[in-house]
Amino acid sequence: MNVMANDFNSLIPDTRRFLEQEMKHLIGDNWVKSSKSGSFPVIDPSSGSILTEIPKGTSQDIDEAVQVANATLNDPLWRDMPPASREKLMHRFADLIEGHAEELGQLEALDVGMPSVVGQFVEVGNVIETLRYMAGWPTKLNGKTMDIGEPIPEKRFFAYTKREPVGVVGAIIPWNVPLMIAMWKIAPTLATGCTIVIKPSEVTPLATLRLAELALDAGIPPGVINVVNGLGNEAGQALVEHPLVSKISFTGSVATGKLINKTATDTLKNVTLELGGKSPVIVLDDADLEKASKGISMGIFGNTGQVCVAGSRLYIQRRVFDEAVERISKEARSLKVGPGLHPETKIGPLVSKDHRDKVISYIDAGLKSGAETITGGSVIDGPGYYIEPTVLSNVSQSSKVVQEEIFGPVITAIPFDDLDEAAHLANDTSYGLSSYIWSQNIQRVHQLVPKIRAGQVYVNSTPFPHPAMPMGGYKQSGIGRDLGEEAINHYTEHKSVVIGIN
Ligand code: TXE
Repeated sequence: MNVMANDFNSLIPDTRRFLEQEMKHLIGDNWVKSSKSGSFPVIDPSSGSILTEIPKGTSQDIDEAVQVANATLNDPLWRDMPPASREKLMHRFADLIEGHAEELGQLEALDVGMPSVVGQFVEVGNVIETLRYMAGWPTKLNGKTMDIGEPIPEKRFFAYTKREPVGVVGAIIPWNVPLMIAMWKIAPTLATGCTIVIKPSEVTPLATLRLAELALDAGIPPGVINVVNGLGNEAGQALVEHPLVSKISFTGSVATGKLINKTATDTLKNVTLELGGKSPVIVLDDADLEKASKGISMGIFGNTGQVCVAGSRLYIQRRVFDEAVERISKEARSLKVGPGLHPETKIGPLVSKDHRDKVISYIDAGLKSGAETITGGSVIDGPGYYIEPTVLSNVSQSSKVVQEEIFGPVITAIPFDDLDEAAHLANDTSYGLSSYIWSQNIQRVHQLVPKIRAGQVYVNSTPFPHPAMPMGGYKQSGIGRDLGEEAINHYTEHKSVVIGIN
């Protein structure tokens, strides 16, 4: 099998214009070069060719951006903007993104490798929904009044709480769905009156830079959203260390999340971490196997498995094990692998050569430990970083391929006999992000749900993030939540005010 590279003739003029310009950092309303020379290439994973160069941000660039973000917090234009005006501004930003959805989808296709229609309708769709959902919050950030009685004899008080922005947010973004995750940090920032400095992934920074341009065009005051490109251990580290940053919102690997958490302790930052998963998919013997196999297939192979909530560990009740494995494998074989810009592509390349090599090394480790390949398992010839959607059976629960996040189109299948065993196997990794149950028996579903230690449980569904639903993990999948009211809580401080009135 051989797969081609992206055809640039299908790019719309807006995408071309963006790619042709010099990439910079956004600090305030200035697009600036780095304080020191140095850049890194952005690679098209369908071919390995260089799309553009990105300036390598330094700790000095981060400092400048944080100083501007901090000053903007106290700029009356932003600080005193009425909540309804903030909402209106957020809707205007969402409208503008909607008008540029195709361009943003193409940028994600070029940069990440995902099918451009997925970028345009699924990812950018979620970006818009998240912004519109969060735009409902500014007018509802209320405190409470409390009757605190007479805590001091004969002295009366009026007591209330108020919600205030947490301050400057440092957002560190991964490469797998960069635009969506950037918006998960930007939207609550705007809703709560915070300001933000974003450090995009050095692997896939393009769409976030375009988003920042659109934010200025929408009228978001300069200095509210700032973007400094760069490497994790340089720009990222400087952002986490900066004393004027009050909160770090990070999505990425467990190892980096732990490091960030340690570093952030020095300045006692509010930290939220979303650190990926190894999410179990439990198929009970009463499941609708046709629907389940389609849903499970999309849940692991969508975005080439580079999804934190990908259902990557399949546990199938023994009576239907062979049939379910065969159906899912058939789905895997039917998926058209190709470059993101090709209209028929369902599965794009992996994001980089290094990442493809890592995914292949996991498959090799699985095979060495006795796994059997039901389908896939090989690199696809071609200029890009393609790999076949892969189903492995005969794997042991303790093997690397079952315990560690592969972040590729690889699913393992293990049989089980009863619900307790299914719950035990599902919980038996260090992760606890998402989980899936396929069953038509509501009683069995309700018996299982409380036993699963994970931040999300989807029943008879593929994963989809909804802006109203908190998103985050148990155990080593992280701390805190993106999205929903929970995110609003993480981006606000509660101030208690007590006024003596006699
Ligand atoms: O992640 P990193 P990588 C998992 C997935 C993947 C693995 C490694 O399994 O294969 O992580 O990916 C920035 N201080 N996930 O190496 O290193 C970095 O620049 C501050 C799951 O890309 O965590 C980038 O912007 N920042 C995941 C971001 O952290 C630092 C999504 C993520 O990079 C830093 C992505 C430092 N010291 C990968 N070091 C998910 N939860 O969805 C790096 N960074």
